[in-house]
Amino acid sequence: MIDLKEHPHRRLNPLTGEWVLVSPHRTKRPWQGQMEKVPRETREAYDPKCYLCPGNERAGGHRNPAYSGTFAFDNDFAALIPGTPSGHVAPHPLLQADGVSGLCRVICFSPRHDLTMAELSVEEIRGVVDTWTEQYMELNANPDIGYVQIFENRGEMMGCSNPHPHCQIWASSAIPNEIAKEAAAQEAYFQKNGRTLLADYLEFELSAGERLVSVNEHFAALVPWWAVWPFETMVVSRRAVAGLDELTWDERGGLADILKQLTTRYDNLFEVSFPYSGGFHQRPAAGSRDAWHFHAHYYPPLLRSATVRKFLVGYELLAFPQRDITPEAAALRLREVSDVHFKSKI
Ligand code: H2U
Ligand code: ZN
Repeated sequence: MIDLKEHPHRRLNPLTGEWVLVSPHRTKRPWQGQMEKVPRETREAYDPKCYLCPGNERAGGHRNPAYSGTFAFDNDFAALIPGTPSGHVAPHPLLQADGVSGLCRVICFSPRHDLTMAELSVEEIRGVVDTWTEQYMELNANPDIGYVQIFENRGEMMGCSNPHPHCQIWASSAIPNEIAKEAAAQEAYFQKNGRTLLADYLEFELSAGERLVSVNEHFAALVPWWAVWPFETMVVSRRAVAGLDELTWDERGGLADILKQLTTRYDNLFEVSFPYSGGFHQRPAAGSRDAWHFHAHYYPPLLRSATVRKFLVGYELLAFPQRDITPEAAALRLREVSDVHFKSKI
C-alpha cells in the first residue's frame, strides 16, 4: 500500500481528467532559500494617479464616476470584441481557426484604493457578489455569448496591473478549454450517477475533514485532493446550483462570508497580501443546469514565504504538474491561521 504522506504518487483531478504528481518525501529536504521579512505595503485610500479610483481619468479619456460601492465598465483594452465574424478557416485539417466575439469588463470592488477583498467587510463583499450576479445574468443571456469568466488577478506576482481592488470579466462566444473539460466530466458524472460530481465530492470532504479550510451553512472552502498550487483552494456551494443566478439571498451572503474567511486566512499565512489568480466556474450559456456545479478556484503561487513562489516549469511544462507539500498539510496550515486579518490587529 502507498502511504500518501510518504510515497511519491499521482492524484486524479476528476473535473479535468488530469493528474498531478505528489512528492511528499521532498518536504524533508533542507530549505536554504531566504526567509526575508517583506516590508508592509502602505497605500492611501485615494490615489490621484490610479485609473480605477473614483473621479479619475482612464486610458482613452473615459472618466470614472464618483462611485461609492462597486463600479463596472467596459475594458478599454478588451481582448474580445463584440460582433467579430464567426467564420471558420482551415487551410488544412490540422490548421483550424474560428472567429471569437465577446466583451471584457472590469469591476472595481470598492472606491477604497488601499483595501483588498480580505479587508472589505462581509457586507461590502456581499455588494460585490450582487454585482457579479447581475453581470453574469446579463452576459450569459446575450445570444452572442457562450461562456462568462469572472476572475481576479491579485498582486503584482500574478500580473495584476493595479492594487486597487478589482476583477475582470471576459465573456466569449467560444467555450474555453478548462470549461470544456469540466463540462464534459460533470455531464458524464451526472448521466451516470444522477448527482453532481461536486455534490458527491463535497459530501466526502465534509465527512473526511482533512482538506477543509472553512465551512459555513452555504459554502465550503477546501484544498482539493488534486491541488497543483501549494495553497490552491476551491470554494464549492453546498447546494447543487449551476451559477450565481441560482443563489438565494442567504446563499449570496454565505458566499461573501466564505470569501472573506478564505482571503483573510491566505493573507495571514505569511502576513502579506496573498497573491492569487482566482475566479468562478459557472454554467456556460448552453450548459446543463443539472450537471454543472457552481464553484471557484484559487491558484496562489506562494510556497513557503512571502517571496518564495512556485513556478510551473521544466518537468511540469513538459510532463505534468508536481507538488511537494501535500494538500492535507496545506489545508491544515490554512485552518491553523487566524481568521482575523493581521492588519486589523494593530
Ligand atoms: P488586471 O486585473 O490584470 O490588473 O487588469 C486590469 C484591466 O484594466 C486590464 O485588463 C484594464 C486593462 O486592460 N484597463 C482599462 O480598461 N482602462 C485603463 O485605463 C487601464 C487599464
Ligand atoms: Zn485606486
